[in-house]
Amino acid sequence: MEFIQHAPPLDNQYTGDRVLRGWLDANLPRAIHDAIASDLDALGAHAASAWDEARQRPAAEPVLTQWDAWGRRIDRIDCTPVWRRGAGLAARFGLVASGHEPRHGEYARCDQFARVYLHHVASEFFTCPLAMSDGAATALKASANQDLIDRAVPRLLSRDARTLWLSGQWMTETAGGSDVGHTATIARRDEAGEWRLHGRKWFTSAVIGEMALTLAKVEGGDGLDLFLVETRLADGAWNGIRIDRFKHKLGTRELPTAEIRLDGSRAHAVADGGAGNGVRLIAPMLNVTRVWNAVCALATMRRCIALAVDYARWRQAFGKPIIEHSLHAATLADMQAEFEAAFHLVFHVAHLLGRSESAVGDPRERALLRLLTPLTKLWTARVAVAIASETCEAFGGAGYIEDTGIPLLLRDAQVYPIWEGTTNVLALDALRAIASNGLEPLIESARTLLDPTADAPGDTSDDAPRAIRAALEQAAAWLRGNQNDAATLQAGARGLAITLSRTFAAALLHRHAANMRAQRETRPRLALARFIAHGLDRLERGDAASAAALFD
Ligand code: MFK
Repeated sequence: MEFIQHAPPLDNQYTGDRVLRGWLDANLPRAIHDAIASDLDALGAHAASAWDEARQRPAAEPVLTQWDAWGRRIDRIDCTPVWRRGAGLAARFGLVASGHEPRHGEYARCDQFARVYLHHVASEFFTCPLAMSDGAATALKASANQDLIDRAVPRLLSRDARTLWLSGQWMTETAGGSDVGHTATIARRDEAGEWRLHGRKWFTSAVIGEMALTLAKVEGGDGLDLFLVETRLADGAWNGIRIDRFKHKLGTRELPTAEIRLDGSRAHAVADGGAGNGVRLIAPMLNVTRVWNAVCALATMRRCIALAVDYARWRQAFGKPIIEHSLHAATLADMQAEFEAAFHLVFHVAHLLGRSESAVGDPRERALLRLLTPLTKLWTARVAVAIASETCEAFGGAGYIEDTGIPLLLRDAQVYPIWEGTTNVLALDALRAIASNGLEPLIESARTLLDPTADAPGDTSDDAPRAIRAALEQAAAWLRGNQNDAATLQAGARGLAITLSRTFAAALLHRHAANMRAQRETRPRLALARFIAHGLDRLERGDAASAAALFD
């Protein structure tokens, strides 16, 4: 009979995830893990069934209808079936709300991001508007604008789909993606004293939201101000918003990313209009969405590895399952090692965020969070692309065929290093954080992780702490050596950021592996050894001037 390869299935993505469960067991109080386990189990089961369902229907994209049959401008958006269910699932599982609710205290963000991690791929990037809604709630809470907090935050954090609001984050314009200082949108007051916005936003992810936070220049003022725009008027009409077109993107095609025009849109200034502190006010939103980006990058890694490993167990070549070929097994193990290290970094950042928001963290921890946020976002984004690419290869020709669902993982992954700040912009942001607080918070914290304790005794046969300390010392020495040379510092910012990310991730994985020894669980230690063997040090040692000279 003719051989037909079966499609790779997924098991429950919570019960089958040793790394997630191991982290939650080690880091969450038992009662909290028990309290959230049934929701995680349901999300893990949903992830598996959504994967099956997606293979059984044609890919869908949102549709923009700009005019009705009689010539009226309507700009109607019809979302995909998965997106139409998005708000219901988000409310039911508290995908935004759980990060802000006080019941789990410092662990609220761990709870929330475990949910997001399990749901992201199945949501078909509905997580994007959820991330921005979370960011908007966080930025508004920090703004102390009580009227806007009272109006928007309960809706953004609603657990009822009928009252849930989604927020956009409209920053990018034709002249400014990374450098938002070039924002040309103008804010001016009308006769009634209300703010009205006029301009063109070039990349508005998820224009379907009920509101957005956006930057504009107050006419005659200096700098940028932050505004809240509700997208619809009381009668349901667009609030001076026209949708010019949807973006035709490489991936995340279920996400209705649009070019829009603001033509007198009513807006509320988040602070005193004209203060020019808009970038500072939106920074909490940027930092929260960057953590979401990292969690979602992690989710893609995990999905890729789950599929590639399953396939390797079944797929036969040269007389045996391909996982029994040592080179293929080593390739998969290399992916797993990078993923495990990234996992520990991302969830540590989630915990730090929760600690800082529940006022448990001290200023040193907040400084560490400020630095780890861009580091974690930039590094995990790149690992996700590498793992998604390797996954296509692990499936051979099938990995290049759209309806297997595998190429989609790579096309979608390519967004992680781009949105919410590219690798280079975030590497420069990390330099900014180091300029404010130094490297000490990270070095001190890594030292504590490497110190043997009663819970996690050292192992004299273990080379990991030595390798991690050496990489940290090299990074610190590089920084000291170049601190007065801005060009070299900036040219090497990416290398420094990736070295610090890898090193801190290794320290976290080391601590976890040491804790797990008591339970005779050796896999984290195997992952750590492999991760360290890939190298921690990515510092740039070339001279900055030669880069420009190449293009003379
Ligand atoms: C599914 C996954 C979820 C992901 C959802 C993604 C949704 C996608 C939607 C988008 O992509 S929206 C567009 C995203 N765009 C960016 O992320 C912009 C990237 N560019 C930067 O981040 C630039 O570094 C930045 C725009 C912030 C630079 O702008 P400026 O005007 O040159 O800012 P400047 O002067 O460096 O900083 C202004 C203030 O903000 C300073 O504070 P002070 O006024 O007190 O001195 C900075 O310290 C502060 N600041 C900047 N970045 C900060 C920050 N503070 C805290 N955290 C930060 N990250």
